[in-house]
Amino acid sequence: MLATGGTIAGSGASSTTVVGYTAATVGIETLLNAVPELKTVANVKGEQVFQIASENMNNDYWLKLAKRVNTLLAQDDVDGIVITHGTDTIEETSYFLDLVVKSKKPVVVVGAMRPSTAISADGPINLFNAVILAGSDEAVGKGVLVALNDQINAARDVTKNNTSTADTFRTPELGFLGYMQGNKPYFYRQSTRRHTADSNSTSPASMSCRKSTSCTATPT
Ligand code: DAS
Repeated sequence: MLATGGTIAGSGASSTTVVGYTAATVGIETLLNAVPELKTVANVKGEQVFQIASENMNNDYWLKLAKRVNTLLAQDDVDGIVITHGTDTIEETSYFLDLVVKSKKPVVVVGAMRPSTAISADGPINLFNAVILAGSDEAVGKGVLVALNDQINAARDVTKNNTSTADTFRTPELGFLGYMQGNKPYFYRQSTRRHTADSNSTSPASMSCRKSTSCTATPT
């Protein structure tokens, strides 16, 4: 699990604070410890790649994340990756990864709409589902997935529709790829567009950023 910040790692003044909280304050170990059930479904190792509110995402962070994902997925002892991420730019990060991750292994990007300190925080169940999905045979070769609120969306198509409701990630026109139900993924469709291992995009290993706002890629 690669942690990058966002509301899922956010905290508020009280349990009833669901807006006006601070994103990206809670570290990966705390996120993992909040969901002890993860140990029953996978052998999860956590890593804090960076800690930001995702409106501050930039090319440097994207490259750092993409390179780490590709390095880890090349290892035999890694079956899949879960990335915790802020929801504001979850669709941009996911689509970038869909183009540059060179593996068929599952990559699931997950976030939350309520901070970790809120009543009925959605982070823990989203995290639990994301880990199951990332370890599932069904998710292999499906491209980068965005999973929140029991719904599985394709990185290529997903968009955030509402600023605050839990039911915000949608794929207009094409629909969800599937659902998480009873601790299992159920896929109803899949993208036929080129992605991940079949993408013809430049490998992130040969990209570098000179400044946070400008990024140059050396074609391979
Ligand atoms: N500001 C948001 C972000 O980090 C909070 C969130 O929804 O995660 O994208």
